[in-house]
Amino acid sequence: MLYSWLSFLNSCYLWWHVPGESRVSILDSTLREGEQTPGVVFSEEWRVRISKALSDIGVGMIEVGDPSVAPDIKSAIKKIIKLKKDGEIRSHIVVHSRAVKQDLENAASLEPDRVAVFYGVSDLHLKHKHRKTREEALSIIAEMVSFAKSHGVAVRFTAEDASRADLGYLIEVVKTAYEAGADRVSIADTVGVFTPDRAREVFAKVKAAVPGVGLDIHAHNDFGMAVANSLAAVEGGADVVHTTVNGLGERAGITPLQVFAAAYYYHKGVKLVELEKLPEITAMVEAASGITLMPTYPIVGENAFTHKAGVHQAGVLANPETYEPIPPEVVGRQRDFSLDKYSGRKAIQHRLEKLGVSLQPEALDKVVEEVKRMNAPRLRDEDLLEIVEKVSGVRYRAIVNR
Ligand code: AKG
Repeated sequence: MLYSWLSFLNSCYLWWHVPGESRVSILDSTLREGEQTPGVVFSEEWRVRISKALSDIGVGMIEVGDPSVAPDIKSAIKKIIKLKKDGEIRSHIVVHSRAVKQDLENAASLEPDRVAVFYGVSDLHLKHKHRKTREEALSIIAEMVSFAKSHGVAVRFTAEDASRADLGYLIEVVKTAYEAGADRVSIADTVGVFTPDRAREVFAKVKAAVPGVGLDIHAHNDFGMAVANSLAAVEGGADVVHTTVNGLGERAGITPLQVFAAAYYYHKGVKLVELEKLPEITAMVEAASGITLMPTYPIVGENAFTHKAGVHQAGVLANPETYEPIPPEVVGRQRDFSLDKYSGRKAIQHRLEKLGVSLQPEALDKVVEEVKRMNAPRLRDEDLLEIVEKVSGVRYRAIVNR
């Protein structure tokens, strides 16, 4: 009875979060692509915690790794799949695999929701990596997809380096994989060379040629365009977007979950995940990976909702929309003002009022003058109160801290 309820709830969840007609969903690959970040390894415990957190915020699919890479990855995948079966994780679990029979058997034996098999399809990959002709590659793809499918799992085929492949050939690849049993194909921009126009065009043409297939976009960020290319791919027909938390991945990483989800909300008005929980998962992956985000990182970086110039601060105090694309609370953040020589009267007065200090106009002018003269980076409340004491002679710090 409990089991039927769990499966009913799981079906409702998947109907909402996993792609179907005109729905877009996130596949997060922090545990697979993300662990391909130089210098990063995740412990089994972190892998499980990250999976649960991704499921909790509503990610549709989690790509948990390739079990043939290392024993700890395989053991963590088993634990994650057990949690899925027990109803503690709701997202679909996807296991990655090379197009090698032994690896595919290993992947399918874990009984994930889906196995993703990849093969390079650009002439560059065919010639230098696989040493195969286009025709030979098509028959390998068909064979590997149907081999994986014969193990009773759903199959995604990944066309690696698809953005540098001949478009006509890419369409043949997608048709071949689809006819062999892959209901989804990932069009990978493996070295991040798509532009938004090209991504939109490629996805639209592939979708028109093979309408039944579900399309994933896997966009690398080599030129900083992964988010833009992912949005454009969705406009062209992709219904699953690959991300990693904090944009981890090979070289410059891939589409960051937090930035894509917030941009999608801004541009399309749809929350693909629980946006207010993004800071929590950011901190979790910073701790697990040992990689701290730079302050200017979009959406979840320390400065993403902090205003500095006097003109900006006054604008935001009048109406936050003047210098904010979305209210910080939507993504679990808070607005802040950085006070220094760039600050104007309004922001300094606002901060003092928040601290319970109300100054006469002349005293306030003197504080502003002193702040501008100091050339100090980012004044703390304590520093500001010290300036106020200096110009007014009143011991504000004692009063405020009481
Ligand atoms: C890449 O091509 O960059 C990959 O990491 C594979 C992508 C995928 O499996 O979708």
